[in-house]
Amino acid sequence: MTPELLASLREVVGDAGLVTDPDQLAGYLTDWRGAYRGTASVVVRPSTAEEVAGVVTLCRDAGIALVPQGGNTGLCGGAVPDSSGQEVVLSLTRLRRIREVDPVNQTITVEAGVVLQQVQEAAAAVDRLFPLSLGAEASCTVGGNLSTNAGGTAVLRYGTMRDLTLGLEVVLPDGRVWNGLEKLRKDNTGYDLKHLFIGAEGTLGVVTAAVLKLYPALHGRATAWVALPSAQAAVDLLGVLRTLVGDRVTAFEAMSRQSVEVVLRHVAGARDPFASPHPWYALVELGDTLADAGLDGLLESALGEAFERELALDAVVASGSAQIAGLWSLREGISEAQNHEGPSLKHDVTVPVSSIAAFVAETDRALAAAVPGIRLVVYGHIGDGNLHYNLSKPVGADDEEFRVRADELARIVYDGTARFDGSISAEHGLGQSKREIVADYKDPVALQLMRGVKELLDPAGLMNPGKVLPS
Ligand code: FAD
Ligand code: 2HG
Ligand code: ZN
Repeated sequence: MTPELLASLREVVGDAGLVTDPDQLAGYLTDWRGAYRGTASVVVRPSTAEEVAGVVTLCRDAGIALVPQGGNTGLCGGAVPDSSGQEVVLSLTRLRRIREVDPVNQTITVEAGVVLQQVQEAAAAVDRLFPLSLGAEASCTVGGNLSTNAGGTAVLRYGTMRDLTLGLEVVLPDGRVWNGLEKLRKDNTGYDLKHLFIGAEGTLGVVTAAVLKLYPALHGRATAWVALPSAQAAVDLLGVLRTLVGDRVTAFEAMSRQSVEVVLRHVAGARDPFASPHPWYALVELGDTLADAGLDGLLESALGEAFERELALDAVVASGSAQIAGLWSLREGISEAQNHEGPSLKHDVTVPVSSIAAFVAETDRALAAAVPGIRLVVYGHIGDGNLHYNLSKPVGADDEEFRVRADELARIVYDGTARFDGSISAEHGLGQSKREIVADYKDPVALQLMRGVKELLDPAGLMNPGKVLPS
């Protein structure tokens, strides 16, 4: 970067908005797991949408590529710059104002750098719920949630970030600001442009603010940990619950035994609720606006039916918030705990819920044949058909010998996903990790249209290059 451009950027964002010290830069140049590393000599940290527009305009004129970054918790390397040292990281974490909370319209208007947990807390303060919930919620940002179309544990009832968004404010690659901050649930005046930017992973523009939907707060909660004989039983249990308690099912997470084992081994204080191991588990949660909705009773009678139909092998209904937190930590701890077992080969996939069991049986078999002793850390939001089909090396195996087989094992998982009409990315995006392989699994016409949109909005290719679109 030239000293002139650096001086111009400083004029726009001030000293507090520029990071050039190598020690301070380091955290912006690698992802949460240390799986992706890049280089950059400058991180720019604007604090308003106008400053973002100023930075984008200066970099466009200089032909410098920008890599938008929020909380840097993404799992596909989308927020990490390349190794050229020429890209500038554009951190949005100083855009942190909650602009408006409107409990009557059930909306909240927030800037891109607001942390997800702060949105949840602002909603709770007016007796409303912002339902998006995920393990990284204490550090991921609204801008990152929008740009990855984040999912998490409440999608089966409330939908993904896309479903929770009414309006956006976006700085376009040419520096113009699109004010699409609508608070409307109905507006049929042509193309719904916000959907282009949701899930675009920063390749079409920089999200600076959003209007998000709120829901009535939930005051009743019942949580159970259920041991299951198979993935099929998990799907069948979900069916029983939906029939008996309908939309009160707010979470339905399923985990293979090997997923739970990594948590028991690596998370301090983690405890198996049952005396003996079982093949699969489900974490089930019901919610209701009424505190006295009798959810424990409803959950117990649904579980009674599950036992009668031999879907459940054992179950514990949590009593009190400490036990609820303990059960959730068994589930939320998997991602971090697996990092202690050597390379974690991640496959965030989705198939129709009705195909989950057959997909798991077929894929488990093929993986075990390819690598005897492979550990199948398979878990996820199966109410949405979304599994994290993550793999760890056999106990005692060499890290590198396992890592070099990553592409071959990914093919096994993705070919299976394709056979069951699924997708190779459910909720984490493509980033840099899946940008090439997506060409083998996505409709070619869809990819042509995506390239056309990119060309229209970002003809110079300066917005997060090397991400999402195949080269
Ligand atoms: P970043 O990682 O900073 O960026 C992600 C992408 O968005 C990048 O491509 C970046 O360029 C782009 N971007 C960021 N901000 C902007 C902006 N303002 N404008 C334009 N582009 C932008 N994800 C789920 O969906 N469900 C889960 O259950 C889930 N659980 C997780 C659990 C753990 C422990 C961890 C570490 C991650 C988990 N994630 C999950 C992944 C991650 O938290 C989400 O992808 C999250 O939405 C990323 O937000 P972020 O602010 O960290 O974005
Ligand atoms: C989860 O559901 C996250 O825990 C992370 O989406 C999954 O680390 C992963 O693969
Ligand atoms: Zn997930």
